[in-house]
Amino acid sequence: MKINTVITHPFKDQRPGTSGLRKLVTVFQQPNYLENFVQSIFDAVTELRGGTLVIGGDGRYYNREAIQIILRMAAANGVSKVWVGRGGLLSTPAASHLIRKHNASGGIILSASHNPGGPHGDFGIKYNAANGGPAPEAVTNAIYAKSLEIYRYQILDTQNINLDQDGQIVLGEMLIEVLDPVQDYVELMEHIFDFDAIHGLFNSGMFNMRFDAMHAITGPYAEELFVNHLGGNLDWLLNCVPQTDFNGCHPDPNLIHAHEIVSLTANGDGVNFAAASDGDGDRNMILGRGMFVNPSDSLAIMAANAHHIKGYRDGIKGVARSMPTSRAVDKVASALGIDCYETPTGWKYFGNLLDAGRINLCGEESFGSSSDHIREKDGLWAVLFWLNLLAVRRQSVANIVREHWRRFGRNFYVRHDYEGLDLNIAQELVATVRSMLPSLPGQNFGPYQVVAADDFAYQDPVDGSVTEKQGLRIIFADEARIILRLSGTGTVGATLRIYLETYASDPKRHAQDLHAEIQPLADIARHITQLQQLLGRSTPDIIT
Ligand code: G16
Repeated sequence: MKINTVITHPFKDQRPGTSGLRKLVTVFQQPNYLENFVQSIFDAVTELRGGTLVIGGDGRYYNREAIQIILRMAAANGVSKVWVGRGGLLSTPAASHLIRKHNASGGIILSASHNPGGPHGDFGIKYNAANGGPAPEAVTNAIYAKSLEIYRYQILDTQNINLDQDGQIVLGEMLIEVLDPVQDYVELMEHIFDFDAIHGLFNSGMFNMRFDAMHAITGPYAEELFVNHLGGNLDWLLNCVPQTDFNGCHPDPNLIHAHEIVSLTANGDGVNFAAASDGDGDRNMILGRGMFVNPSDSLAIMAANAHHIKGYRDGIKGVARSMPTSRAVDKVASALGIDCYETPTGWKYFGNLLDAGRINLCGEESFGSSSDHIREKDGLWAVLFWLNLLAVRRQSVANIVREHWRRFGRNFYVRHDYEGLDLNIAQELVATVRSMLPSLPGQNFGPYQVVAADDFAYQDPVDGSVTEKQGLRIIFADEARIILRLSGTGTVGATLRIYLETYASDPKRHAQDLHAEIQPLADIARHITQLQQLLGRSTPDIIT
């Protein structure tokens, strides 16, 4: 088959964000846009020539077309073998697992995660390294540099490939192996969790759950796990048929977008556990009857209970959280006498710590948690962790959470998002607050005294690399914090995230209203940022 060399010109906007390149579908559909980025990956990651690649996506609009282009370009760029999920589908955690299982050189994952899909929605592409995790910054910077100097790309001149049947296909000199996207992942979960115990819970007559796949990738995974392997009820699965546009919904498992299961657990009508995952299956939200488990608390509770789970029975060596994530897990680490690392936002920063065996569990406030079983966050893994825990402890979710607070104290924690902002104004706001940081320590805001203020920088303890400007931290006495940063995953304008946290060790305070506890800090943040004056906004768009 003939390899075509196509002349092209650089696009200036292909710098990967927090998690790969995310843009509107219409941007990716421009002639050469996807091709330029994919060629930049092959130009930057030279070991892909002669190597093995895993390719798959979350099934959103443009997934099918993009996979065809990428396969033809992989063949033209000398890749020797590709593993691809049937129909071009792979959840992000399943892709990470396959990269590791098949010792692939890397993977190309097509997803814009929790962002909306459809012809007017978002699309995304990211490169994962041989460890199965998002490429480190040195690699994403190299890809970006190649995208700025690109002048040609290479593509095999051939028809579309049938990806809807398992089996082998030869494309030029490249072998494509089309495989079931679900099976390997389910086997991995069976190694970690006690399926018999969860089966027992499901059949106890006392258990009634819902899982909301939000019309996205996890539907078939959830059916195989919860129904076929664990004996659960098909009625427990909501929105489990994947749609290219997520049925017009926003596949983001939070209190706003996963409201269906929020109301099912709020009313105490018999559903005692509910969970949701996002577009590509790496996020999770956990709910019990009358109890939303904040993702930061979820990570802390997992760390404190890991010894109950088969896969972590030998104990955990360390944990990590992203800087804006609440410090609930720090309390657990200190009680267990294990290390706790604070990294910048972005799963890629956990990779070295996991590879070096310094940590076994990690998580983020942005509804992500996972362990050393793969190098991505993993939504269904988190749901199974909670189910396994419920099966062992036979307590309600709410009781497990309250007991945890009694032992470790409660970190009241809320994130306020201001979306669709003018990028320049949002950047100016952050720059203004940054310039105020040196003068803040010692200042009092009502009962709160600032004890430290900085722009978070991280030195990776494994490779020594330094990452700067990762979020503004204003730290108060009594373990309260305000964090400010701009999101790196949006596709239009800017999103300002304000993270608010206070801590109460006294159990008498644990039942206080979360938002009332946080309000004084929200007022201080508004005062310091002058956001009403600068942005013309007084209330956040999303509160999680
Ligand atoms: C990605 C990253 C996460 C990050 C999240 C939010 O998640 O993998 O590490 O916490 O974005 O990032 P930001 O605050 O910059 O928007 P996902 O699920 O979108 O791939």
